[in-house]
Amino acid sequence: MKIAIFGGDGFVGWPTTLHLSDQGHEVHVIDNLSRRWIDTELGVQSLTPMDSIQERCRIWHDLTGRRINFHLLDIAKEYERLKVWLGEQKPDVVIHFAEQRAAPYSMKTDRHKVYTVDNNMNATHNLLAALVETDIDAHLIHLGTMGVYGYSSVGAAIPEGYLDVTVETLDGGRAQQEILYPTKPGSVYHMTKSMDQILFQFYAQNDGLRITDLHQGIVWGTHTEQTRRHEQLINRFDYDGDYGTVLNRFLIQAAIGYPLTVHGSGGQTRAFIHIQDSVRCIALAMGDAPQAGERVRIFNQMTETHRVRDLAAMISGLTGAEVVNLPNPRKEAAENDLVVRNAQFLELGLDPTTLAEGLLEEVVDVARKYAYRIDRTRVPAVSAWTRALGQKVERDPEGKKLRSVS
Ligand code: NAD
Ligand code: USQ
Repeated sequence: MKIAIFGGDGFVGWPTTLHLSDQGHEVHVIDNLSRRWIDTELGVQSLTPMDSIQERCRIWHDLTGRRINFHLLDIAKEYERLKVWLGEQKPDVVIHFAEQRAAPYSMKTDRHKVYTVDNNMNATHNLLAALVETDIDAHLIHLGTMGVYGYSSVGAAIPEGYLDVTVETLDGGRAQQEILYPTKPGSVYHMTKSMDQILFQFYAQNDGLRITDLHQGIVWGTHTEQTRRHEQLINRFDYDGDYGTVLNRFLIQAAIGYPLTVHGSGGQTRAFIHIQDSVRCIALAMGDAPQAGERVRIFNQMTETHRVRDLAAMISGLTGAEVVNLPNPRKEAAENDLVVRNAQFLELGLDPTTLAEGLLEEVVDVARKYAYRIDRTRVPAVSAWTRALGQKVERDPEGKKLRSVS
């Protein structure tokens, strides 16, 4: 199949690109490299040394004889070029990773909020409008987030996208309806993913677009089968206070003797998935495309849930790292339960990599190996959800005064 991977230079996009190329598909990466520019803006770099996308593609070709084609294009800003590209290339599958994906970055300042909404909403809508206009009937697979559901504890499992509800009719009777699960985003970033859902619902219904939305949990780990094959194919690994996600951050903190930064009591429960499983799920979703006219197919792409404080205890147990409870810069529930249905991927054959299996390897093979590249001053999470919360986050866990958030 011919596959277009929008955002294929990113953390989940790159290993997906390699996996699908390895399966024999013709793969095209379309990326504006904004994520690399954001590293420059923030003064940070991936823990792992990343080559340019062109160099990565060259190494893959030398190693396997397979070509990955790279196209520099901003899908949020260059609608006409995007439409022409799709019309000429006519991909069978379009995978959409191309959004600003960090919640703390999206809450940093008003400018970051505006950028995140502009970029994410336009990227998704441009893609949908161009698919209709070019009439190529590609299967669109989007990487969404578990965060669209919110993380509240109502004592029921979160279903895969849809909720059956009973409403009282005007004549006092009862009617059954199926609705998108009520969305409750916790950041501007998560809000854009909630809005994506409505765009998908409309275009599936109005134009018969075939769409799969993957509500993914927090991705952890670095390597996949393909990224291991050559040092220069290595994946990105974010550890800084904006882009680093909790488990990956705890791993590098342990590796450099930095206290594990638990926000608040650490009672927040979140869903997780290993990068290898994330890539496999995308390939599984490709093989299970909806028909034109079907509702958007939604999968919960996660394999286990954990409380933040339990993760910290697990890593502290493995490494001896100290754990600190910091004022939480985010406006979020201090404690929540999270029970999630993920039967669809398990039925399609997903065999999850568990934290218990993969954690030690990550500590040794990645966090300790590249610890020399870490800038300690970029570890604190300084992005606060409100001004009042920002005032509480003044010092880092080592007692140093933090730079102001601007
Ligand atoms: P990433 O930031 O590493 O990758 C996103 C890629 O998209 C980058 O290479 C960036 O340059 C590109 N991009 C952004 N805007 C673009 C535009 N307008 N035009 C072209 N390219 C653009 O993010 P990731 O961690 O790989 O996440 C990929 C997707 O998966 C995101 O949509 C994210 O919301 C979702 N997701 C990620 C996680 C996670 O833990 N990393 C969890 C759940 C969902
Ligand atoms: N947290 C800490 N200490 C830290 C960092 C985070 O306690 O040093 C806490 C946060 O307060 C939060 C939880 O850990 O309660 C998760 O934070 P995170 O940064 O790991 O994840 P999040 O901001 O939710 O975003 C990440 C990805 C995003 C994806 C989302 C999936 O960046 O792209 O959509 O995970 S989910 O969380 O399921 O919505």
